[in-house]
Amino acid sequence: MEERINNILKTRFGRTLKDSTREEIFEALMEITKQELEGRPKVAGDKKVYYISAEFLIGKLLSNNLINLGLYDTVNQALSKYHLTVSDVEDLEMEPSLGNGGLGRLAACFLDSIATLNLAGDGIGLNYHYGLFRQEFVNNKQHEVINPWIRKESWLEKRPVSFEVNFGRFTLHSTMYDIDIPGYETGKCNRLHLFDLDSVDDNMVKQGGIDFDKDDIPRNLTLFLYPDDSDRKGRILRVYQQYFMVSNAAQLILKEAEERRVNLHELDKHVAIQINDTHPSMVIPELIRLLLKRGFEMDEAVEIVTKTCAYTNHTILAEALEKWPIDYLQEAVPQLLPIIRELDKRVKAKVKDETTYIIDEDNLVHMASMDIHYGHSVNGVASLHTDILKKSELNNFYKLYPEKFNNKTNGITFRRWLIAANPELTAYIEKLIGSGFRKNAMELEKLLQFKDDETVLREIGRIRNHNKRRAARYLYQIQNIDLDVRSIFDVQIKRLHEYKRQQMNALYAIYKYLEIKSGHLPERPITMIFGAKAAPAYTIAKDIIHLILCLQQITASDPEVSPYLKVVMIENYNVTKAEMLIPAADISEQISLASKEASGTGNMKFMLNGAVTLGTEDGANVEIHELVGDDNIYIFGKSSDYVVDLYEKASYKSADFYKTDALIHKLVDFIVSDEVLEVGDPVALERLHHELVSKDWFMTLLDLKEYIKIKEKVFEDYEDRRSWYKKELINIAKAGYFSSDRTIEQYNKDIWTLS
Ligand code: GPV
Repeated sequence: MEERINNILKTRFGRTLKDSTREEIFEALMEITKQELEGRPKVAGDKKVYYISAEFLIGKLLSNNLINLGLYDTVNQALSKYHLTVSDVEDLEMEPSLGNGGLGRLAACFLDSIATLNLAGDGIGLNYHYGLFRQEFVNNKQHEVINPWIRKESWLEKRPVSFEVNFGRFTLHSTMYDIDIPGYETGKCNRLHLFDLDSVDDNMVKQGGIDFDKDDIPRNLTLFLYPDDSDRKGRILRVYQQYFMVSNAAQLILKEAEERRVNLHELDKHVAIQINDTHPSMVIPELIRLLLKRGFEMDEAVEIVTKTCAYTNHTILAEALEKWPIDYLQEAVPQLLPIIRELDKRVKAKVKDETTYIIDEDNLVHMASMDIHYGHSVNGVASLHTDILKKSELNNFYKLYPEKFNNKTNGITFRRWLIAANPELTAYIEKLIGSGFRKNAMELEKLLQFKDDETVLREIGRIRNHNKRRAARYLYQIQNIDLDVRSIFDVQIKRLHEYKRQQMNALYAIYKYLEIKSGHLPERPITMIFGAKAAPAYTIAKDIIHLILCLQQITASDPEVSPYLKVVMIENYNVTKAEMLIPAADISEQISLASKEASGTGNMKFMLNGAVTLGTEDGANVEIHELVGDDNIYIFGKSSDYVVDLYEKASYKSADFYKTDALIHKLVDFIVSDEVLEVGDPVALERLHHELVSKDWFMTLLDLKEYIKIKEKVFEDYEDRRSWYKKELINIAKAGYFSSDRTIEQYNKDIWTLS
């Protein structure tokens, strides 16, 4: 390997490992990895799945590709002579900005598992040039700037594949880029296909910001993921993007089927399409349209497409279920309208329940309705979530099609979230139980035999401290943050949303601050770590970030407080930062309002790395709780049934909590106290205060007291180090269920049926 690296360095730069820069070594390693990838055959099979998704949050690829290719240790060995590791070199890789949160990361984990299970399956999405914005903090506020992640050296390979996409007013020609997805030690690859347009102009974005001319579709189409949709133009641009994605997908799928000599009348026997949330829903009418063009009768086209397509739902939040005004579709994708109208007509002829119509009386097209009527499977992403879909959100559909509904509890790839992110823990697990867990995650349960073994528990503690130091070094380097590695790391990293209740955690920070000010010092210093981006137009979410940043400043600059409490907000939270923070965390904050978090996947990553969950009975927390038992998780808050009932009766009044409870009153008012106003923006802080007192749609104040109480208990229990490490070990041992290999096996068995 050393020779191979040197050969490339010599040809490219006239140097060897001894005197090369890290950039040069990075390029050489990329070249070797690409050569290896190219040499691997594609997974072949009689049936193939296409996972269509607006997001693929794949993270940096060098380590993961080397791991899956079986070259990671060899390369590390070659580099070690020069005091380098793969991860040092990987620092130079740009993280692709092709996703937003859990949904996009799930898609990336799924691609890894599909390839690892040797299933023929490709991802299809868009090659956003700037992707999601990069977050910067200025004056304690989030600012959005462009995130140009594509460099000359990248994993993208341009392919000689192009499709014509017709938008009614004009026609565009796509370009396809591929990223190879190797299976873990399978010797084969699948691919992620990302469609793009040569005419897109990166320079049309105004310097420094994220603004651009929303009308000029040929030049702006693939610039951004989720362009600002606060105006009509922005929303129509999203329709253009979605159709561009699915038209390319449908054309590619039919082209590959025809190349494989598939009889299109039996398409469903050879192709499965998974629609990841509603962004790709237009693939249904588009495929029907293309089959009609090939001479199919409407009845048959509809039947085949229905048998081919399956839909995954990722939320019960009504505002997140896409509904497009018919005139948007008329403007952007007129050729789909007759088909969507026909699909709607057939529904209306069949059912009399107007809550399941595709086009409603306001002329809105309900994308999820189209998926459910004209797909053969609807799945939720955790067992509680699927139950809620059946019982309430999609109950009317469930009554129509009980056989279509099924649950697929999310999972994560252990290759990235254990083997790559936590090499020390991985090596130690291997020493204890062998390497079988790499292929069969359930083997982690073998760790249970060590749950009372002093030496093992101590080693788990040592590894945690090592990872804390590593995270501290990294954060110091990138953001000048100084972490106290002897403190408790209490971590909440996820998108900023009121339902996830970062504001409740911030109110805890206020509680602890006031306690310390009044002389009640914690046994051990606490580091509260936050990481979150807020959607650019989501005002209250940005106000919550503002509050956290103000608290960061206040606690840091108060010498009475700073030795005991540190509030840290990580800038531009992303996959790379998650990989650094999760192995260092003691406590995993999963405190969403019960019923609102469909699943969560961060919760699984923390568990796998031994952090103990502090959470509500929501999403996959419920399943984590069942697996680890009451002693190894901290559960609090009102139940999902209770919350659903409050919504139904509209009986939650945050003002009642605020007025009648002195502690709640004091904590909430601190948001607009002199201390905070001195460092913050009164408009934002008063807006947030007012929101909490007069609305609080996601019921922060409902669970606040219980949250404070249980968090105090967590910190107390943490001091019994031996029993804490035992909790950690049990969490790791029980995490096998959350391998995305298990999830994908279930998708395949119940939905895709590839052999
Ligand atoms: I809808 N999710 C997301 O990241 N973006 C979205 O637009 C929608 C859902 C998330 C859910 O919030 C998580 O609970 C879930 O774990 C994840 O999707 C993957 O299923």
